[in-house]
Amino acid sequence: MRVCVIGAGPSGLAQLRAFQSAAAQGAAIPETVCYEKQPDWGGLWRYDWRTGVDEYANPVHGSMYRYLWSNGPKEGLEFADYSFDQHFGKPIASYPPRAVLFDYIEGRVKKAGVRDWIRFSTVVRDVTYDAGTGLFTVIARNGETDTESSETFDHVIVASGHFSFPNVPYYPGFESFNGRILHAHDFRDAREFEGRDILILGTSYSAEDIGSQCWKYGAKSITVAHRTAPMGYDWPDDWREVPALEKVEGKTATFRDGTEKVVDAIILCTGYKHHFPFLPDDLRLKTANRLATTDLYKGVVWTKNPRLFYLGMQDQWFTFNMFDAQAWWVRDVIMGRIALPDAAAMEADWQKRQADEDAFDSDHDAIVYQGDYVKELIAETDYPSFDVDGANEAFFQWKKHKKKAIMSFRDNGYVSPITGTMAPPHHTPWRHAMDDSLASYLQSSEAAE
Ligand code: FAD
Ligand code: NA7
Repeated sequence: MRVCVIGAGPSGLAQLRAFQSAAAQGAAIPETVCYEKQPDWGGLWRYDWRTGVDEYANPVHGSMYRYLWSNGPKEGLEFADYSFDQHFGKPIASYPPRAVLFDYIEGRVKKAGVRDWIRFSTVVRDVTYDAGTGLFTVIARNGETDTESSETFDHVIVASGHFSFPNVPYYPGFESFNGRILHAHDFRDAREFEGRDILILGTSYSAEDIGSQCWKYGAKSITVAHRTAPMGYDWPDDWREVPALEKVEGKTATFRDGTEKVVDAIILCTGYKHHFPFLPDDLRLKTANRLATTDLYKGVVWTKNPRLFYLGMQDQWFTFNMFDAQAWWVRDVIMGRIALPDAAAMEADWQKRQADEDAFDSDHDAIVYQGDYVKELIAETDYPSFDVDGANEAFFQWKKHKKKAIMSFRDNGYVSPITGTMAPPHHTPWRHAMDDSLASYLQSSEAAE
C-alpha cells in the first residue's frame, strides 16, 4: 500500500510521525511519500523572507513574519508524545517566538527519522482518482530539477494548510492610493512601518498581532477598521478602532461614520481562503474557516471519497496536538484498525458537528468544543492521552490575560497539560523583547540582564 501526504508542515509531519510510531511498535506500515513544495519542513513555521512567488515561481507559502511570538499559550499546542521540557531540557516560558516553535516541531521529527520520506522543493500540481483501479495519480514538479513526476497511491492525505492564500477585498480608491497596500500574507518586518500611520482592516488574530508588532517596533499610529465589531481591548493611546472603511482618496481613508484619517499604508488582515489548486472538484474541500468543516467525517475523512483525507482544515484553538490526534486517527483508518461507517452516517456526522457549532457563540464554548473533538479522536487511537481540560484552562486564562492587558498578556505563564510543569516567566517582558532568536529566548534571566 502507498500513501501520499501533501505538505510537511505541522499536520503533514504529524502524519509521518504517526506512521513511524506504529512502525516503531512493530507494525507493517504503508510506503509513505510526502511532497513538500518548500525546501525545508515546518510549514508556516519555516520563516520565508520571500513574498509573491518562490524560487520556482510557485506562490509563496509563508505567511509568518519576523518577531512573531506565539499568539496563544504553548500549553495549548504541546505534543503529548514529546513535551517542551523533553525537547529543551528545562521548562520554558509560555509564548515562544517562531524560531523556538520551529525548533520544537523539528526536534520530534528529527528524532523519528522521517526526513527521507519527504521530497522537498516538490509541488503537487494535480491529483486525480480512478474509480476503476481505486488509485490516485499524483503529479508533482520538482523545482530544483525542473522535472515532473507521476505516481499512484492508495490514499492521499492533504495537509497543505489554509492560511496561505489571502482573501483580498477591494475598497473604492485602492487603485489610486498613494501608499502601500498589502495583505497580512505579505507582511514580513514591522520595522518597515516605523514612524508611519498604519490602517489595518480586520479584527481577528492577524489584525491584533500585526498591529501590535507595528506598535512595538515604532509605528506612529495604528487605526483598525472593523466590518462587524471592534476588538475592544484596552489599546495604547496611539491606537484607535474605527468603523468599516468606506473609501480612500490619495492617502485619506474615510470610514463609515464619516471620520477620516491620513495613512501611509493599509494592511489587509482579512483572512485566508481554503484553496487547493491541485485538486479537481470531486476531491476539493470547499468550506468556511470554522471548527466543523464541511464534508469531512470526524473532521478528516472526505465523505465523497473516503480514501482521501484532510488534516488541519479547521479554524484553530488547538493546533499541533489536534493535528496529531487527527493524524493518528487517519493512520488507523488506513491501517484497518478503525472502520468507517456508511456514506449516510458520515454525511450526518459533519452536519451534526456543524449544528452543534452553530448552537454556541462564545469563545469559551468554542474552546471546549474543540477540546472535546481532540478527546474524541485520541480516545480511539494509541496517541498518548493528555490533560485536554488542562489545555482548555490555559486557553481560558489566556483570554482573561488578553482582556486585562493586551500588550503584556505574553508575560504570563501556564501549567503544561503534558508534564504538569508551571512555565517560568520570560526574562524580558514581550514589549521590550526585540530579539526573537532561539538563543535569546533560551537565555537565563541572569544572562539576559
Ligand atoms: P502549514 O503550516 O500551512 O503547512 C502546510 C505545508 O504544505 C507547507 O509546508 C506548504 O509548503 C505545503 N504545501 C502546500 N501546498 C503544497 C503543494 N501543492 N505541494 C506540496 N506541498 C504543499 N498556530 C499556533 O498554534 N500558534 C500560533 O501562534 C500561530 N500563529 C500563526 C500565525 C500566522 C501568521 C499564521 C498564518 C498561522 C498561525 N498559526 C498559529 C496557525 C498555523 O496554521 C498552525 O500552527 C500550523 O502551521 C498549521 O499546520 P499545517 O501543517 O496544517 O499547515
Ligand atoms: P481570520 O481569523 O479568518 O479573520 C479574518 C478577519 O478579516 C475578520 O476579522 C473579518 O472580519 C475580516 N474581513 C474579512 N473580509 C473582510 C472585508 N472584506 N473587509 C473587512 N474585513 C474583512 O484571519 P486571520 O488572518 O486574522 O487569522 C488567521 C490565522 O492567522 C490564525 O490562525 C492566526 O493565528 C494567524 P469579520 O469579523 O468577518 O467582519
